[in-house]
Amino acid sequence: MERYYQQEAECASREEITKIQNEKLVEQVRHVWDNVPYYRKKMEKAGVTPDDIKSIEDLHKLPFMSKTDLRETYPDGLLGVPRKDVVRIHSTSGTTGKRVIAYYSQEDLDMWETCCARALVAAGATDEDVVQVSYGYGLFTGGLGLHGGSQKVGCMTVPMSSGNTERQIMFIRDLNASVICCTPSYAAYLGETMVEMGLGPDDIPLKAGIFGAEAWSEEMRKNIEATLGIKAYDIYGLTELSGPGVAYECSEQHGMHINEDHFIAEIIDPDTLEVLPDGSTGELVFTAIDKKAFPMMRYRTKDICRLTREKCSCGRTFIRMAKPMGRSDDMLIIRGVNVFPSQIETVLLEHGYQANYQIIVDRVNNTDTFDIQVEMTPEMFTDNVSDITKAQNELMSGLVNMLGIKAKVTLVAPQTIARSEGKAVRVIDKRKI
Ligand code: DLL
Repeated sequence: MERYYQQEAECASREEITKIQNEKLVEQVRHVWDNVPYYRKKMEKAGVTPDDIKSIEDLHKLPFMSKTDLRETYPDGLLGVPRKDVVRIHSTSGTTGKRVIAYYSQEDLDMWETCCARALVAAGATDEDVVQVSYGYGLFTGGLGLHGGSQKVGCMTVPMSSGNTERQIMFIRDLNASVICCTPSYAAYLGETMVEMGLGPDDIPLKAGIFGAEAWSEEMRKNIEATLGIKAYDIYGLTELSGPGVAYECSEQHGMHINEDHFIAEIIDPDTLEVLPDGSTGELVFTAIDKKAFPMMRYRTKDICRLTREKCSCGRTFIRMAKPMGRSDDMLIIRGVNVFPSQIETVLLEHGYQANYQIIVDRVNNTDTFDIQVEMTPEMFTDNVSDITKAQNELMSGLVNMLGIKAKVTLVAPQTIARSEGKAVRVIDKRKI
């Protein structure tokens, strides 16, 4: 039986959802116009005033926001409430340029934690559960976001943060943790460590995992589900919009429901900026319609994705987003061909490898080189050269079929590629240096 955290909101009719969105959007545009001079100027430049926005039909009139706006307004040029009303900040894990600082009022935190609570209940959590939160705590939104959601549901919440993998496993067993929240790459690493410790899925009490913060494939899901003996749920979000919980998976596990009473999603063509019809693949754009301290209008996420309005058998009526393929800025253009790390991961897992790989791209004599180092699993490890060559060739032909270009694959010994406790680093692009 499907359970909900807030059935009335999660299963509202389309008419009800549209009514809420219309009302909140009109109010939010007025709030931003009155309180965020930076965005007001953008609206003036686009020739739009709050009077032009009467419903979600008018959303397309509003100017987009992107990382550039965040850089220009650093550190607090987008603040929409008096500083004294801010109760928390978070910040992105971006490696280049200035970090983004996101501000939260108490109401903003409540809304965000409610979204995380919906995700936990959709994954089967109740107040009987013990939830181990193994996302990083601190400036990253993963830890504190799921932590707040878990407390709202009434779960016994274990604020583990990431790292110290053996202790993680000890706590899961000793505290009888039934739900774990962490990045999918860390979940895979936990599974690997369990195997090393001689533990199988039946030796741990976990029943579900809530994994997000990075792109991961269906094959990786199957793998994690088998090693940890759990059902693995996807969760999506970004700091600019609050954090995890913008969208969440239900028991159907066929796309993530977007919390449409708080966020309006659009798909655009990233080149022409035209809004695309449902079902098209393009860049995901979000408008947060009730977040007051750090308002975000038509924010370009760079995530490449698809939306569907098809009815979901779980009863939730919120529109669903497919698993993002990756970010347009993670997309590599190698010899003119678009390559997403997630496509490579799919091929590796289909061939029985784990998602322990690194992509190295360089430019030699004006031609791109494309190398992929892939770890052999302990079971397939061999030093027999002809076996290795055969396995490398098999992988290379699988990759050519998927990508349309040739990569040089090198199989390396188990445990030689660095593991990640947070978001995994898969690509070394030496061309940019
Ligand atoms: O990663 C928030 C989060 C924490 C989401 C924990 C889920 C779980 P940022 O660090 O700001 O926030 O990174 C946001 O991560 O634009 C996507 O590119 C990527 N991302 C997040 N969730 C998913 C997912 C957090 N489920 C960026 N699948 C986003 C694919 C994801 N990519």
